Amino acid sequence: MTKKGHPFAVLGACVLAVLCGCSDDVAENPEGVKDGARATAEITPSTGQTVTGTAVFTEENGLVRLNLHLNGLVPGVHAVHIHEMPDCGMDGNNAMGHWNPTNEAHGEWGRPPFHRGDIGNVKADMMGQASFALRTDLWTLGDESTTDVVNHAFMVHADPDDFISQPSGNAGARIGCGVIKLNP
Ligand SMILES: [Cu+2]
Ligand SMILES: [Zn+2]
Repeated sequence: MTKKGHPFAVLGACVLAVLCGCSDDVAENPEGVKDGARATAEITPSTGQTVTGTAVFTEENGLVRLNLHLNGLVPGVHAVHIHEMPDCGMDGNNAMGHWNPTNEAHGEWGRPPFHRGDIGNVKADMMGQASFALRTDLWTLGDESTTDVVNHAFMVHADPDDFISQPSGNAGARIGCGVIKLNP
């Protein structure tokens, strides 16, 4: 009887965390909560671009959480994806296409079909800053399986993802990129 409401309470907390954005940094976990694996992508700008930022992935209770913070963007909507190859050379072109371990069409996160790298769009404010958070059971961290986000590239685009155009949502230039590396 006493356990009846528990799963819903957990779900509620997840939804709340996403809605609240990135204010509750994972480093501020309450005492006694064990930190899992952690991976980071340091976003650096392509030639002539100004975007910088961090994408931090943490493992929590079997889920992977992404906390993204970007600066130096043109105000407005920008696509963010995980691309296949862990190489941001040639202004991000070496990262190749979207990370797609399930061999699906490009689309919108959570509405199959979609690539596991199809994170979606973020909106930069008038200061050129954008934050985004996501928590999912579709990714893993550091287990070297097909669902592992580590050793792929985190990509920021000039334009929005339309979630329709193949194979990459017509998201425009690759303006910033960082390889997702497991933290020691
Ligand atoms: Cu992309
Ligand atoms: Zn895609």
